[in-house]
Amino acid sequence: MGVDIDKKRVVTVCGDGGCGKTTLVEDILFLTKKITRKGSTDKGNTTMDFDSEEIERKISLQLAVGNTQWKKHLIYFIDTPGYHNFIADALCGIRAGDSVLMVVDAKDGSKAQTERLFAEAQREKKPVLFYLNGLDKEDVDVNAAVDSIKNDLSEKAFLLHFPIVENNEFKGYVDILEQKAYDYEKGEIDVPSNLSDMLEEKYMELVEEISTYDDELMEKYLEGEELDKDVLVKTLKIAIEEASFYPITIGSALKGLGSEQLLNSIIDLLPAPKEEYDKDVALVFKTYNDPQLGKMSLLRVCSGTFSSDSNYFNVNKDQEERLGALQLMQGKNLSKTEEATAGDIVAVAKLKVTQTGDTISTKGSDIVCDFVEMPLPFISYAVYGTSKGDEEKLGAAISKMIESDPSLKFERNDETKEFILTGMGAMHLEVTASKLKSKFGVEATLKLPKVAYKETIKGKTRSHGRYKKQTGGHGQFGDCVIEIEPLSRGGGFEFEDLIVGGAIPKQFIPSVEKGIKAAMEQGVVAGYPMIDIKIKLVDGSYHPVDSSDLAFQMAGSIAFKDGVVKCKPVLLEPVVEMEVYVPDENMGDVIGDLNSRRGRVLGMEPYEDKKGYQRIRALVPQAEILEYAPSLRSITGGRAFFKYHFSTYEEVPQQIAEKIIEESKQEKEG
Ligand SMILES: Nc1nc2c(ncn2[C@@H]2O[C@H](COP(=O)(O)OP(=O)(O)OP(=O)(O)O)[C@@H](O)[C@H]2O)c(=O)[nH]1
Ligand SMILES: [Mg+2]
Repeated sequence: MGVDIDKKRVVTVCGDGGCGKTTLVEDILFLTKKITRKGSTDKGNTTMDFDSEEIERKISLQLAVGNTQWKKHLIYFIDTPGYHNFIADALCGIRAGDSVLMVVDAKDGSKAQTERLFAEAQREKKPVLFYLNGLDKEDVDVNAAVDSIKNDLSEKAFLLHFPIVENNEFKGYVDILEQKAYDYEKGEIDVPSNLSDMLEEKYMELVEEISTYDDELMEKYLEGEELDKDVLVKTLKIAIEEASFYPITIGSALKGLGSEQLLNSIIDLLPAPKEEYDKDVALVFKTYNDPQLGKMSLLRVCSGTFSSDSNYFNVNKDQEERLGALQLMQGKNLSKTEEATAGDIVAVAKLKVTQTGDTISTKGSDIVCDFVEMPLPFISYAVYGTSKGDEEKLGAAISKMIESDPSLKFERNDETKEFILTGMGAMHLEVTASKLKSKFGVEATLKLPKVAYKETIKGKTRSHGRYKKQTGGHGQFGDCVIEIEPLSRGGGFEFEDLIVGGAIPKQFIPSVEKGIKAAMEQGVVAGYPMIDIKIKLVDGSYHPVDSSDLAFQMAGSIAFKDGVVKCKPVLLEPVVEMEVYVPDENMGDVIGDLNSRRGRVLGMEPYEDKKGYQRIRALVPQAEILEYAPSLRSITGGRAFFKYHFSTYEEVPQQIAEKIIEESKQEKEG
């Protein structure tokens, strides 16, 4: 695109839900004359929130890319969703960008989601520039916001500008390094006298910090010499690139104040892309796939040059992939470009084998770019088509949606025979269902998934089953004696043949077993499959003509059904082992909540990966955690997270079993 690599910037805009990211990108596109009218997310006419569901909900649901020029630089913005339900695209965006612009609502300060995103940026070793937004709001306390960033995220975060507020109105800013004041309308002004002490203090603090990154600067600083702003900025830039220093700027995206200074900070302080490899390499970090856009893959070029209408190679899939027209994206608007080089982001339509996360290169290349590990999904619902036709279209539509949203999972549960949709939160799945309807015309209902209850026995018995039909022509005769006894948990099913002397002919022994297994599938307590049972086949008799496979299946089934009711049958429920990661101060509440869910805490210990967090391990019945995610969020303000895996089956307590039995009765009758 004719821009030198060192004059490019790829900036991922992140931050908590509703902090003003999309508004900020819109303001920048307007300021730099990429668009002629500044839209707003409230009116649903911004460049970045172009999807119909985003317009309706007034929030970003997926990442979107824009680009602009500023002082001969080409800047790409990746606007990402803030709400935790849609974090997948924020993670993909962080991976694809060279730095993170972390927007923080100055009124709120850092929040749980800011913490999460900042941790991701650190993990990816991306420099972070903070932008305190909403300075136009009444009674904003910038120092409090900065303190929250320092306390929650990093002590190495420092203001570069602080606001000039007159009569509760945000008028301008003081540039701390320059030690100069500016009015957004009038330009440079004298530093207001009431702010000069503050400037002095913040200047010292900032310069002292910057000096720690450069010996020469430190010496000059200690000797009290005047320090050149350019030298300070140069040093600062290195510290920022190493992600050991985090600058903070300020503004109001809504009022269009501060965007110019932000753009200057982006080109002065954030790093340019680097040629990462000696081959043509691009990372596919996003796929749109809906009827509106068709399939559209977004490529971040990591190195080399990509040309339109040329053959390339998908390294992950080990297959050729032809790229058609390369296009620049401004939200949903496309414009063709012949070439893309390192640092560019281009969209390509209708790729055949390529999915999000794949690396595109030239044939023979074995470079695979790392991609984001998707966050742990939180919540599952069963999906039902509203009508028969919908049921059939459901699978196809959902797999298209998964292409554009890798945090979504869809699978059939063999036990409950339900189709299960798993995602990041209830809202994520509701939006998915809504998109199914608005984009794919498939109406789906979400329900809490069924729990795969089982049944077993606690006692043993001996039982006789005889199937005899000897009227009319060819008769039926099967006869067996079995012993039924419980196995320990996880024992499954055992069948022991103890027939001696041919009481039942060899070929009919599997028939007895088959009949018993079929009977076990429909348990006797509430109709759930039975497990952990041992059968001994001890005796039987046969008829030389009338005995058959079917007759012995029947005999086995009768023997089992008659006997099992005498073996103290009980209901079992799946129990999961959970790991819940909780801030220290929420420990008590979270454990209390787990107890109220019939959970048993196995242990707790400090969590080594996250300061101030504990890891709780607990066994909890699955039925009690179907809606755990939202409840844990509300207890911990969104700071905790959890994972779980199936552990074992355990007997359901009597009172609860009665309810389940009643429900299963009603379902059968209904
Ligand atoms: N007063 C004020 N309101 C703002 C400012 N920036 C954004 N808003 C408002 O905040 C709301 C959310 O703005 P968005 O730009 O959609 O926020 P976002 O960060 O993109 O939200 P998500 O993408 O959904 O996380 C809208 O009503 C904006 O008008 C600001 O600087 N000042
Ligand atoms: Mg947004």
